[in-house]
Amino acid sequence: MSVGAISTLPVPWVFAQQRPKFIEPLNIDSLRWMNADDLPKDFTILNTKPLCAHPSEAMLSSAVTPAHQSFIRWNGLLPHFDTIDPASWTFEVKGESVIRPTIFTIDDLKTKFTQHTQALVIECGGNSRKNFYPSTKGNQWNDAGVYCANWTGVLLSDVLKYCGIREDAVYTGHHSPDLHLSGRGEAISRGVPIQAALTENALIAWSMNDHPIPYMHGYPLRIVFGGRPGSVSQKCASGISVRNKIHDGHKMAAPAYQVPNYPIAPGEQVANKDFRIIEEMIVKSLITSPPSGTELTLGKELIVSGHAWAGLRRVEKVELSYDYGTTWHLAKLKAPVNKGAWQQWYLSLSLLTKGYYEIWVKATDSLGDSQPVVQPQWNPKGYLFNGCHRIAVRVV
Ligand SMILES: Nc1nc2c(c(=O)[nH]1)N[C@H]1C(S)=C(S)[C@@H](COP(=O)(O)O)O[C@H]1N2
Ligand SMILES: [Mo]
Repeated sequence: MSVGAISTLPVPWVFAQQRPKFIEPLNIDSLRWMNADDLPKDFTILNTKPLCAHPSEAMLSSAVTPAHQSFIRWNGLLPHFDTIDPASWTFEVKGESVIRPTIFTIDDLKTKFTQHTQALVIECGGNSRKNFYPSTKGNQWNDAGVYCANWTGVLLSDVLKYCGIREDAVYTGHHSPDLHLSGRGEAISRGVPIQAALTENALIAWSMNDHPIPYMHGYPLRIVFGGRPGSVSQKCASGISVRNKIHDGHKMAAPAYQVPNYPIAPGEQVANKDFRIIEEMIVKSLITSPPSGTELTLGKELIVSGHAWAGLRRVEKVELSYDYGTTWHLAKLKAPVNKGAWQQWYLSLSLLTKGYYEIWVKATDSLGDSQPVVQPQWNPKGYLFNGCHRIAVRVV
């Protein structure tokens, strides 16, 4: 719920603590988050250097995730938010394989190109890492390292075509001013195959859910890719390189954001040369209601709901089980609002006896790929966990 237009200037909201509980914090509140102390109280902070924090799964119940309920992931030092001026911010298209290197202001982007709004899922490659067994190093994300917001901007492809792409273009490289924890070099600079950058599912966005993008999510400009690991959606984006080889920016080399290119046993080690880059995210689903641990009265129907998404594919089917996968029940599933958006589903269940139940959810995508009930292919860095999400409820 929004309570009307308030200036979107990045200033503290003085009365934030006194607001009645039923009024959700406004976007202005999240725009000012500048460090760990400012995060919403119901976030779990996994790490402060770099800053990584997530909400609970149940906080992700809306189809469009509010900024203040979206996980936050930084790889290095935070940008100097207080010095960012959107009027003078520039976005540079450069690299070996661009024909006309160009520097755009945000205003240039807004006026030269058609504006688009798309609902796109951002999911960290390491979302759900806590579920892997044996456990792997890295932030122990719960299952809420994902969100779907409305991003407004211009198509990355329109901008790249305007600048001209040479025939030898292979990859993009994404840039922003935030530094590595050591204070030297980029915190992260990843990219995508050039064909991916030329699709309709990549934006250079200045707005998240009809407000300026909050600092924590990439103010004032962000590259946003639907369906791909969150790491390619560069926050505070200052430019893009069109490369004539696979981009060699920080965190492009194995094993970062890569998985083994052949099946391995859980816990097995793999040489860096045997990894491949994660290009797309895979089919997955999440129960956002009821929260795990809910008690309900016998005889009351239980409405279970959540989201499902499948990289750049479409989710065709969502099923639930409350008997450990013995039987599965088809949920009602909505179409995505656009490619790269997550899809809502729900199902009403009647649990006929008292006791403890686990509810499992499983999605299947347009190519027939589904989710494992236990765990997917284990990998040394704990990426791409898409085992069935499960919650527990008790009927009393
Ligand atoms: N500038 C910048 N952009 C970044 C990162 C970063 O560290 N710096 N982290 C990336 C990673 S790994 C993820 S998962 C997403 C997280 O986006 P969010 O913080 O909006 O959830 O941002 C990506 N973009
Ligand atoms: Mo990530």
